[in-house]
Amino acid sequence: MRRTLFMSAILATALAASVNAQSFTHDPANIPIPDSNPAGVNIPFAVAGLAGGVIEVHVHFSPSHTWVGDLIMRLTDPNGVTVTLIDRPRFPELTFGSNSDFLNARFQSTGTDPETHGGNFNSTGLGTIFRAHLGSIDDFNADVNGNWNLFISDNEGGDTGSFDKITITTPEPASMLALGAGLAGVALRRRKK
Ligand SMILES: [Ca+2]
Ligand SMILES: [Ca+2]
Ligand SMILES: [Ca+2]
Repeated sequence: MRRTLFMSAILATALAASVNAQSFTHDPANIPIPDSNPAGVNIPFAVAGLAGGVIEVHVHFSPSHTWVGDLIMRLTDPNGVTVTLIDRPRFPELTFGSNSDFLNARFQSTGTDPETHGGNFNSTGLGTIFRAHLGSIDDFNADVNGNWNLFISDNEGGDTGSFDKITITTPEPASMLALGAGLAGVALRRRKK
């Protein structure tokens, strides 16, 4: 019994480590987005230590931007693939686009199109999961390690916000999954004795 618990603890540790190893966060001092300036700001960052395709991109603002319909965000990977995460949600459907706040958004391969989203952009907890508006995060399917660029622009005057951080997540490495399965098998065999 004691051994089973020990092996289970190792398994849990291995799985937790693999999850941690597969996220990369770029968290600089917060960057104000220039108001009403289509030239925007480029936020370059270098990813290391990841493997496989991207399963989630998570963008945070702090404090929130108070009018998401002002914002365009494009993410470019080390291979030069550019995906448009949002492009002034609900503009030009509404004259100034969606007046909702942008707090943070988790982009996955499937989810709500930002263009049609009515409420605040908040993916915390059970909050809304988005897909990219143009292209898909599945397009980031080659080696993800290297130099990325997040472009953000604010295209109308008045409301403003600051970029906080971005997290790129890839699947658990196959080797870690195999190790986890192997340890689970050991724990099960021990339990039967
Ligand atoms: Ca739009
Ligand atoms: Ca603005
Ligand atoms: Ca930050």
